[in-house]
Amino acid sequence: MDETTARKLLQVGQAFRIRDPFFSYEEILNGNVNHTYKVNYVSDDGTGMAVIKPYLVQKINSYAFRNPDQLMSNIEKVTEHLRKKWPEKTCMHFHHTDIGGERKMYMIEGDSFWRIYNYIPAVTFDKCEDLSIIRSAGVAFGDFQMGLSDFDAAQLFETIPDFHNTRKRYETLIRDAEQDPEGRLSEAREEYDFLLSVEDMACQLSDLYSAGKLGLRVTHNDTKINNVLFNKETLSPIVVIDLDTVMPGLIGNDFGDAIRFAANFTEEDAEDTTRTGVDLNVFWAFADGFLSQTAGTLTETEIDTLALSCFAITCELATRFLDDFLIGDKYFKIKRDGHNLIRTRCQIALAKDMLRKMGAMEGIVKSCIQKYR
Ligand code: GN1
Ligand code: MG
Repeated sequence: MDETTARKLLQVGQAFRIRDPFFSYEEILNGNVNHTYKVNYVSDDGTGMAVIKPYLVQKINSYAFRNPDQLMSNIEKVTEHLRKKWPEKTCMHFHHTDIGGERKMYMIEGDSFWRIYNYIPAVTFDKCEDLSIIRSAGVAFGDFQMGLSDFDAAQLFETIPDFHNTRKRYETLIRDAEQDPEGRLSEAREEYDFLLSVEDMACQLSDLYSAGKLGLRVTHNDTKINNVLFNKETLSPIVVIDLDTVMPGLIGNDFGDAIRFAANFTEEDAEDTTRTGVDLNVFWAFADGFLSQTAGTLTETEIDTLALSCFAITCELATRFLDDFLIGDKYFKIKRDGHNLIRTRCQIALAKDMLRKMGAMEGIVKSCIQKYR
């Protein structure tokens, strides 16, 4: 435990009116943008016995999220909507500060901001051999989607403008590659050329949206399966977390991003990409769960582009990783030099395998649609 971090977390806890003695913290390392800590306090169980009471404390990346008021307003509205709809289910619960009588769901400090929410005991999975868990993750994201189907999207701010606008992501990449501020483009020439060669296919969903052929829903937009908390004993889903990017979006983004992450044979930043590719069994299990909840509401164009959406979001993320590499690693946390280029390469290897398997992925989507309609 690092003393400076512990002191900082203690100070943040005090701002959120946690008065118990600080005990310990551990950093939770699976986010690529924000910093997350499980912070343990000593509390009284009501009989005089000491118990450990954990909280989740997050330092939000203000380079990515520029407006904390809007971000937290979205999350508050969305959690409130789901709480009303599913009163029996576990829900995320944020703590408030009380600074000079002003209650806020975040605390600004220098150029970053912090928030605290309830710790929900659970397990999460990055990868999982058990296909019933993958299917459950699909059910959870499908259910989340349906839970917000009657939420008024006009109430939401765009927390990151053009977050899944693949065309805009390409424009940014091309602009930054032309400027090449860190002189890194030569190292990434092959990757850059590949991404440009598939630009039109990768942007098909964005283009269909611009042409009015795909509609917006309220989507999660960051559907890594480790954003589903599971009950440790029963392994059933408890709640979907990480609501920072809940915004109007395309349903294919949620489906595609979940596949991109969960169905890859390797980690998303594998250096050795010889095994990188889509595990069609995982694809099937996730699709089956997701479509069991959503099939009835999908338009024909949404169905026809679900398999393609996996390729689109994978290329989009590759452009984001590559762009961040070119501008000097400003957005994503990196663990080593060249990490963003390694991530780019892995996403490209995955996208190439998706091209090979596109027919099979489309077939699986169709068979699930038939099953659930
Ligand atoms: C970021 O930090 P995390 O893991 O929740 C990113 C996603 C990417 C993902 C790739 C707000 O998510 O869009 O798909 O990394 N989130 C944001 O690992 O940019
Ligand atoms: Mg996230």
